[in-house]
Amino acid sequence: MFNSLLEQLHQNIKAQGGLPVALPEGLAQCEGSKGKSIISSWLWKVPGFRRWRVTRLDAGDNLQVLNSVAYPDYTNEQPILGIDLLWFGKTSKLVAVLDFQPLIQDQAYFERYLEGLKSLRNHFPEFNQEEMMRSFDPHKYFSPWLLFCRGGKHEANLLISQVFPAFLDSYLVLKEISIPTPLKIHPSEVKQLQISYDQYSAERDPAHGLFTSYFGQKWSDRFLKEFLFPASGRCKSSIEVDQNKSA
Ligand code: BLA
Repeated sequence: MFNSLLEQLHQNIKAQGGLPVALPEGLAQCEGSKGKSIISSWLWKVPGFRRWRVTRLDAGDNLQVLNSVAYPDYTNEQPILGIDLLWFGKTSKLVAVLDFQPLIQDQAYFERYLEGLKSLRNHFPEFNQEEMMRSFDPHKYFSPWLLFCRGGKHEANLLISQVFPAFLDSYLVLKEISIPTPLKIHPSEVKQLQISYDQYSAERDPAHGLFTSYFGQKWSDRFLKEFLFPASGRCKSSIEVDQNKSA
């Protein structure tokens, strides 16, 4: 379902000078025990970003996932890119969340970085659902204009043909906004806020149960701590690697 979006994402990453980074042993790919699911991940170092990760889960008609998070350099206070797309083929159900995840909840910061997202949300009312978040707090690392959709085939087609490309383009221009204007947030604080994002997300991520059911507890724990949210505090070596890279 999301193959063309994965392709688009990787093409954009490469066009910006992104270089692949090796994943920790055993985490780049894992096959489910019943052989009907496979999860593949990629890690990129892109100029302006200290870490950009991408994951695809292919469990056939049961579930297709595309998930990606881009962490800007600590010297760039712009929001984190957050993408979480799920397609349940058997029931034709889409869950799509796309956001410029703000480091702080501040009006001036929103005005500087979220205008593009706000106009997308006005343009695509299907992705304008007021979601009752069960796992996450909508006021922590989510923007007031996050694109959220629970829908079906029509919304999935709209996502693929229009929403995703427009969203990605709109995020990629943020770097240009951030560079010429004076920063509101000091790099040491950006770093702390990005670390807290990982800690918060590792605690709340509703995907852990899903990973465990497909790939077992041991692999899923490692995947969460070492790849999805390495700064969550339980995998110090990965944080050090990130810090060294951005130094
Ligand atoms: C919801 N995300 C979900 C759900 C699952 C995943 C299973 C619950 C589905 C449902 O509510 O019906 C799946 N999450 C994943 C997977 C990965 C993951 C497979 O991290 C990793 C590969 N989630 C993110 C990011 C954002 C995000 C970056 O990973 C931000 C854009 C948001 N996911 C998000 C939100 C919900 C969700 C807001 C609804 C959860 C809620 O109700 O609080």
